Amino acid sequence: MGKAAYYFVISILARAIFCQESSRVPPEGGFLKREYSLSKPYSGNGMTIPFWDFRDNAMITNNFISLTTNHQGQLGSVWSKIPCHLRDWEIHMQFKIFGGGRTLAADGLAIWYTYSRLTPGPVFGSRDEFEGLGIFLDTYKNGDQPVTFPQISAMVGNGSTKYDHMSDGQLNSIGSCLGSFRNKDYDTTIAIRYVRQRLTIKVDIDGQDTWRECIDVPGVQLPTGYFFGVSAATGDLADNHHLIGFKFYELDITRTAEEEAEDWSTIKPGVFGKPPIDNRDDSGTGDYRNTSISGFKLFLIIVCALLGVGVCVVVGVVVFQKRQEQNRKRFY
Ligand SMILES: [Ca+2]
Repeated sequence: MGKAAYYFVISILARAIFCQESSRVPPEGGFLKREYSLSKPYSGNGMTIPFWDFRDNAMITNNFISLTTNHQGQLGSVWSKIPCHLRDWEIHMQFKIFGGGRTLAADGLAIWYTYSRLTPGPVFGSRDEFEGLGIFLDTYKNGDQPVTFPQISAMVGNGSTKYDHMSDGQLNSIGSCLGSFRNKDYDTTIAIRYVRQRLTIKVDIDGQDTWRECIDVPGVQLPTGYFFGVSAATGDLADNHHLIGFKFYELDITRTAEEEAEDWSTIKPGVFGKPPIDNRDDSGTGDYRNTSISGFKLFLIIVCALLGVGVCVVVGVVVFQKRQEQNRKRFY
């Protein structure tokens, strides 16, 4: 068996054992909605994209949307034209952030689901005091936390809370993790899943084609009727921020008639209930803290462990019996 085939088999086995999904397949029960998606090839004339607007330094090329180039003081954004009235969804966004600086780069990229759209500002190229969800791929550490950036964090704004640059958003963060996603020569992807008010963010940034959990927060209230956007900015330091693809999937979730009747267009954005699971490892290694093993994963791990113990016991008994037999044969 060739080396490639060997790794392929191992990766399939690992995925089966740990129940990992490939980051290249659509989510289960997901239906791609073109009006909220962006995929290459983009318009040849570089002037329009169906269902989306763009502004400032954003540029459309055949294979990607450049939000900023590797120059100081830039900002750019793309925004969906149609408000989203779906309650459960998952987004797979492929991006590329790269530049000359090995570690010194700025500022980063943000993914939005907000009430207002197309308003430039100081939060990764978009407005502050936003109403809705912001997810930040922050490449420059403004604060003095003893960790290695980049950082991925999320915030739900109510229209008056400010994004706190000085602590890299920690003040109002609902969860964060660290992950090295700059200057990669393979695809880097982030998944944002919003189901039954649970927000889960996963990343595939190691070229492994599998998701790694970053943020998992229940009780996140986001009204329907908001807009999706992606923005980026550079400061005194710069970076190229490219958006390669934005795939939006509507998720088919069964609800009771009572749940169906609820009006989600009028609720206020906010987070309620249990505190979020924070996957940021503060040891400074830039790694993940794997605290969020789901119940099903734990079950699989226990089953695997029990199977392993069972196999050891059986092998042990067989070996023991064989030895006993040999001993008996020696005595008679
Ligand atoms: Ca920052």
